[in-house]
Amino acid sequence: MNKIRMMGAPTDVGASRRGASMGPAALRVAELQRSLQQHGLEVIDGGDLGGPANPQQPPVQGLRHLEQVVQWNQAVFDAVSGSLAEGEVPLLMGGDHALAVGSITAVARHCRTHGKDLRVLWLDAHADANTSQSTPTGNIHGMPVACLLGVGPEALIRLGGQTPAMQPQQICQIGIRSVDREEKRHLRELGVRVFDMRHIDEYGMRATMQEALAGMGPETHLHVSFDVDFLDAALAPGVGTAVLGGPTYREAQLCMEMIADTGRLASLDVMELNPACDVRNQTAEVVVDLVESLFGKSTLIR
Ligand code: 5AB
Ligand code: MN
Ligand code: MN
Ligand code: MN
Repeated sequence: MNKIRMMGAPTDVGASRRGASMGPAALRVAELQRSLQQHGLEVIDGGDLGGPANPQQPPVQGLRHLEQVVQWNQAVFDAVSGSLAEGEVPLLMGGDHALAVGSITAVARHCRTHGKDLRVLWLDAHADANTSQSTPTGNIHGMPVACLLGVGPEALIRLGGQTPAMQPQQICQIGIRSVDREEKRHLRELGVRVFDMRHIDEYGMRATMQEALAGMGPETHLHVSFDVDFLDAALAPGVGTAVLGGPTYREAQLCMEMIADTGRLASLDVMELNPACDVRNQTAEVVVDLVESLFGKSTLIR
């Protein structure tokens, strides 16, 4: 595994509930860096990126804080691009999930210029495929998937020059259990592969992940966008938009372990951790534990 570079994006401009801006600090308090280093991984903490404050304004034409979200995404795009150019594995610590636009747009451009085959795994309770028309909230953290597939405000869909940043066949969603009515129609139109909780209930996490990870080869660059609300709300209360009925601790571990086993993980977002909603940083600790598995902890034990 190449050197991992942690970078914090302490903002919640893409959400309406405040607090995801403290996510990077909570992950550091839970010793993310040292926990990964314990497994022999080389990890540096590049500190936090900068960006505008949260003005706490209502949405304008279906979009809250568009200008601030664009500025933060530009900073993330630049930092992730720079890290990939150095041959590192960027580990973005959010921050709200709107920042996955900048992160994944950078990864997609890197893959295009380096002949890599991009695959994105989107671990989330939500599908994040709203548009300014379909959104019930105006919160841009509910829109990154649509933006990455070319539907959204110009400034967000063109961060990397080319739009769409990626094709629907390149992304696969896991753990979904809260989708808005219009959003569902949009997901179907886009053709995104969704393994929702019903699928995990019926076939189990193992079969689900086998399907989701099928067909990867030596040229695959696997990006994982981990929204902490993917996890069951009882296990991970420290999120702004918790939803019951998510993967248990063991299911989440298996999910991470099977990703690690592919050996293709090359970039990661850890998003939406909200210490203001957490209980004694327990969610941050669970997340650190799961990220260790994502980077191969269990393989090292076996
Ligand atoms: B998250 C909702 N669909 O659009 C919306 O946490 C929730 O990044 C979005 O997945 C949740 O506001 C965004 C109701
Ligand atoms: Mn979510
Ligand atoms: Mn999300
Ligand atoms: Mn959320």
